[in-house]
Amino acid sequence: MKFNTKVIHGNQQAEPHTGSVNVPVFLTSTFAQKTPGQLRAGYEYSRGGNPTRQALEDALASIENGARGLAFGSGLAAIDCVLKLLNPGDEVIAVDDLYGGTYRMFTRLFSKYELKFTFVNFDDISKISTLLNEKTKLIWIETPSNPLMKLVDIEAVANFTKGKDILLAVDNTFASPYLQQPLDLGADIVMHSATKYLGGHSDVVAGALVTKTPELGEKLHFIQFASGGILGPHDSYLVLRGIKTLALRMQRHSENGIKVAQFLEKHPAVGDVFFPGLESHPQFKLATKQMKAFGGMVSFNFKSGKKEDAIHFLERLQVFTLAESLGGVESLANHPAMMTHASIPEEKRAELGITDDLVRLSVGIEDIEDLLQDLEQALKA
Ligand code: P1T
Repeated sequence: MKFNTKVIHGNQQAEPHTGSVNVPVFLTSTFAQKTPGQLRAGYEYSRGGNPTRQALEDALASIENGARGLAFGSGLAAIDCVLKLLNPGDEVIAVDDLYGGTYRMFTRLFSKYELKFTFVNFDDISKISTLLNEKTKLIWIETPSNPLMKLVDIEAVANFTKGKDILLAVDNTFASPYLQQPLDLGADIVMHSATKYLGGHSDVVAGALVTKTPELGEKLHFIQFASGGILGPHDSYLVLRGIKTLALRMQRHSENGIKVAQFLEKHPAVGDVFFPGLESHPQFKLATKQMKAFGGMVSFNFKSGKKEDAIHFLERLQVFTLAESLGGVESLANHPAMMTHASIPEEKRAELGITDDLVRLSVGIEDIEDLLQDLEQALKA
């Protein structure tokens, strides 16, 4: 199956008892047994497995070309599960520009358990190989990254983890599996904040993992079961429903995203525009190789460099909503320094380029004329 078919049919079957084309929402915590240990359909207790969650997990595996999918109560719960594969003393190399909550989990939570995190810029891949040692067990990348839209060459990183006892995990939230399929490029684990493009309607918080091999899937399933960060049946249904229109939505997000980026690039009040589909993006060549299109995430700063200009702009928006999150049908705008990335220390933010005049847009699927007009009127001030 090709992708547009997979989002609707991949690993998805009609419900066997009634023929219902959509999986029912199995609102049950437990499953009746005839005699102890004899399960009717493999389900025992919904933390271990629930048919609605299973339907989503199977669909996730299909659209990421993986062996096993797992659905969690949030994107961070999915990341938490991956980190629990590690043992005290292990080392993680992570991309330096990443979601503030991921950075917070690494530095303030898991560093307590004797895990060492090194944050690096992946522009020069050859530099990364010099950082690897026998304790390195995980490489964590986000591409495009949040919020600066930096890219990492997944295939190049996979080439030097290949054959070594090092897992490569890719947070594919910004791209979605429609634009980029990390497992095909050599990654071991794909992670999503399914709250975003997979769900697609800003009505659910959810996370996902997909593994390349069934063995790794089984290890992560054990942690999911033993730690308990599962996604409930109702939310599983919402994400599954969102996935059915993922391809259509991503096409429109990408069409609108590039138009917004081009508009901003020409605007006299705008400084830098961060969007992988612009020829001015330093990794434009990699973007065209690694991604099918460029999505709807665009960040930019102001020529003035002033925080007040960013704040005034955000306050004046009318079609874009000022809110955290991204990837829904509606356009959102965010101030990373004060919102999504406030948990990154100020000096670190400055070092990375997450300045106080930086704005991040999640371009939705509305009519582009209305979006551009809204940006124009908000920038006029
Ligand atoms: O919010 P949650 O579903 O737990 O997902 C965390 C997460 C992980 N990875 C990336 C790349 C993300 O962007 C996020 C969540 N991000 C936002 C809420 C945001 O506005 O950037």
